[in-house]
Amino acid sequence: NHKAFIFDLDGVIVDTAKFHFLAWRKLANDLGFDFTEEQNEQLKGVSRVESLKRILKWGNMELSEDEFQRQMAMKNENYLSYVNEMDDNEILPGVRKVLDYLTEKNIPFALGSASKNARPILKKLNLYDKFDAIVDGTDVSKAKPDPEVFLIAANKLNTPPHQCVVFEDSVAGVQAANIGNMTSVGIGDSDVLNEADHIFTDFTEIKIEFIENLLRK
Ligand code: B16
Ligand code: MG
Repeated sequence: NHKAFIFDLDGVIVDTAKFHFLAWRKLANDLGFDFTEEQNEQLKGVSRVESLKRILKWGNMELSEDEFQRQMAMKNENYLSYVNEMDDNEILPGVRKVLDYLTEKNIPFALGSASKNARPILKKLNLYDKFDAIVDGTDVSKAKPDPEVFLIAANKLNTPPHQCVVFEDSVAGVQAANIGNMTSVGIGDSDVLNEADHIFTDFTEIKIEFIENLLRK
């Protein structure tokens, strides 16, 4: 039976994915090209450095190391201008109900995010103190689909990976959970996330019975 839960941040707890898209798209446009929302799917769950590498490839561009760093910093500044406007109204529908249930039942849960901005974002959402552990882009060296971020989280929750459930909106994140031998729950489009063990469009579709079932088996 499952004993602990791990939540991705962007696209699961909060829709910062839309802000990442806007900020990356501005960067591409400023460099003279564009990319599609479909291509953007491949950036979800992927680290900042890796995201920029992919985007530059789409635009057939190469940047010097200095310029690469400068573009990344500008993207983050632009992204944070959106983040700074956020408050707890931005917590995605249905998420709080699940977190409150886990808290009430004393079931441990962690954050497992690729984002280096995860801690300040959780603070803005007033969720920082709710998590038993937080593992983010500042704690890992390998990006999803490497399972490192989730394995560290499982370890911090003192729970073996096969007893952990991971909620993820990205293909890379679902793969990371699967490779890490955890139960994966995809949040989003079932065609995109077809590798997940369970798939829901969003958290409003997740009933407490589903969580109780995972705890039983
Ligand atoms: P940052 P997650 C990921 O967060 C995002 O999905 C991805 O689009 C972003 O590039 C990555 O964090 C790094 O974010 O630039 O804030 O360090 O989905 O793993 O919570
Ligand atoms: Mg995500």
